Amino acid sequence: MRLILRDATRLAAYARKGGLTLDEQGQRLTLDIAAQTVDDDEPIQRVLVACKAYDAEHAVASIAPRLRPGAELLLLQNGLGSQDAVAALVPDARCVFVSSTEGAFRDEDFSVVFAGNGFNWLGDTQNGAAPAWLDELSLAGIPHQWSSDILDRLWRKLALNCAINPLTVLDDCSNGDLLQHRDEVDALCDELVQVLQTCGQPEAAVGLHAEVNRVIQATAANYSSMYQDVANGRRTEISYLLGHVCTTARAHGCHAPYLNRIRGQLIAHLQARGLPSD
Ligand code: KPL
Repeated sequence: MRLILRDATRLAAYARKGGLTLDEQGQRLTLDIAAQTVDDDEPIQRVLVACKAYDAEHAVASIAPRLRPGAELLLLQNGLGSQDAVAALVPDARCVFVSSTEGAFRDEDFSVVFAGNGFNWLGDTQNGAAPAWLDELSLAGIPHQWSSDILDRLWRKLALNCAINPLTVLDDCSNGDLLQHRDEVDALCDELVQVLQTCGQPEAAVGLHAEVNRVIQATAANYSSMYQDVANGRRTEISYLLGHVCTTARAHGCHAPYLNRIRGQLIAHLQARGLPSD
């Protein structure tokens, strides 16, 4: 196993840290995983692409010449759009899309805190068979399932994020506070259902309102990932969330005025704070 880092500066920072620290239920463990930069020439058979959606295409382009024939890429990005961009870039590779509900955050450089058990669905868009290495995930205790409908799952998660995250930013509130903004949430869900049905993802629309409410209640005390990005002055993944929904709706001739209005308000909100709006 190798950790592939952006450049020599990051490699030096990693060496200074002495490895990657994982914090699970207060137990901290530092793993001295061998590391290299994207410029290394070691051939790659399988790679887990764990960067933000807006970095995925560039990251994969920088290692594309190193991919062996039939190489496999596991794409862990939020939202949709980046996976297709990556797949188009490396047509000879097998791209496995991953949808994860596991929770984690970085407390310091090269240190990750495991914040909540979840589940991982993996699948590809060519109806391919489950790869043999899936058993290794079981051995590592990573809960997972090979999914024949990974796009449905990614669309569903995308819809949940679009119904919750932008409103928490615009209304400056926790997920639970959205119970005070039920009309806005319901209006977004109505349009999301319409978009999903029009753009060939009807399965992802089934029972969306109820699930959004369930997630709001189950995560009431939490602040959404987009809220936290904005609060910490970080770039958001708006283009791969609300942006992707609005672009797909337009491409299918689906009128989505409220989603587009919220998107416009979010872009203005980000710009007012000097954050990238793409
Ligand atoms: O995934 C989430 C996020 O914050 O990104 C939830 C909790 C589902 C809210 O959309």
